[in-house]
Amino acid sequence: MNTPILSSTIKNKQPQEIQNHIMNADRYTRVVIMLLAIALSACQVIPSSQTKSDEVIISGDLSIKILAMSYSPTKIEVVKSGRYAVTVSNTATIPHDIVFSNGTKLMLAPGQKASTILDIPDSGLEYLCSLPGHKDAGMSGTITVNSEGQHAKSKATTLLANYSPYDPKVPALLPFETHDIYLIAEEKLNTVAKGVTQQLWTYNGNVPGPVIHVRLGDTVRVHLSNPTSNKLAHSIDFLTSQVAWNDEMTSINPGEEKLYQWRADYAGVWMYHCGSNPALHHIASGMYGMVIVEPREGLPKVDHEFSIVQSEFYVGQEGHTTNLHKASLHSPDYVVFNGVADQYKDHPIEVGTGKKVRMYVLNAGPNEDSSFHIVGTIFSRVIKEGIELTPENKGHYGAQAVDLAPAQGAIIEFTTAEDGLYPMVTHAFNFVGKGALGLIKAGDGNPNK
Ligand SMILES: [Cu+2]
Repeated sequence: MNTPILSSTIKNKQPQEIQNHIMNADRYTRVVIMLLAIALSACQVIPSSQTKSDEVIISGDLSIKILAMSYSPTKIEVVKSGRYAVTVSNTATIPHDIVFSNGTKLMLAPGQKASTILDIPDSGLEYLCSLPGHKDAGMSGTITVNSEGQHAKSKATTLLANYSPYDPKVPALLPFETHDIYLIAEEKLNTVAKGVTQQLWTYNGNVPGPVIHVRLGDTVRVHLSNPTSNKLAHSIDFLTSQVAWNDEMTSINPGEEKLYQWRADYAGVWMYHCGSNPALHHIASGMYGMVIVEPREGLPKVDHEFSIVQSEFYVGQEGHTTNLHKASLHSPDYVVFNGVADQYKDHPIEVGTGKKVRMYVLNAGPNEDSSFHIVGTIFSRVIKEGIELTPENKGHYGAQAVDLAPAQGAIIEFTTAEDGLYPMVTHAFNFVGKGALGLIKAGDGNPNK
């Protein structure tokens, strides 16, 4: 489980000792991630005897997390130079080190946490991983001293703590048979995990983009625009459409727009995504969404309907674009449901006990397979990629997990047997600790009453 930087460091008992914070000086938001002082009494790294006898003044505590192939955060800002306690934890599955530019070095095995005392001069420090190739893959960061940074701290921590969860409720079927949908390619800073932001590429500002819910045979007219404020060309590819790639799916530059018209020829759960070069980077940066095409006669009514898109993030420097090189290497920093790591662990999806739940599930990838599973439930109905498993279910078969390669989708149905919590995961469990964990909360969540 990733330790949320924000919540773990905000427990400050002595406000006057808060001397440091971390800041991303992006001009767009000046988002600040802080590393606030944990109360000295709670700090394990400095024996109190040393503090007294040597008259050492600790200006604050810093913590740095090692992800698969990056540090989080990558920009630390403290409000004054001085002596700091630094804790580094390696959440990756391989060894890494951290070497500060004053020569201080910590070597960390997978899962290991280590601490040291660091003297930060007015000129600041840099840090990097000295293992071959790791710095080039993104493992570096800076500590700077900025006495003016204190002011921005509270604003930014509020912004990051209050990211809005993506509403998993499926929007209603669009009325009529022809739909005009307006999508804007927006390059913007979004939260990808608690305390971690990236400059993402989105449709309409959210990851995933909006769910488009239509019926078989409907005509969909998508008006895609690329605002002049963007830096890149973008495009869109609807996997539910049958059109020539070099017609509707071509890229448009900032300031341009285009119309992409398609007819919903087949029912199911479908992906749309940006295919601009390199498509791997545009998908890994958030440009994807779900189309639901219901059969003409509709699906039977159920009590709850949710849409869940699984995808991966390969993070670059805090507040900057995602890391294409890492995306080519099969080791995501985060695997997420609906765009933010662990968001439904922190904000469970609520259902009624014994009620019928239908989920539309899409694996947007870009790289990893999903084995979608909800602990404590059995899928009584699965329609995956045009195939309904046991359509009339004469043998009373059930399914425990649905395998979805990138760009595959499924409709699943289940009920919750009793009040309680039902974790939603990919049963590829190396990803559960990277954010692919949500909770379905049935009733009041308490089975023992
Ligand atoms: Cu794009």
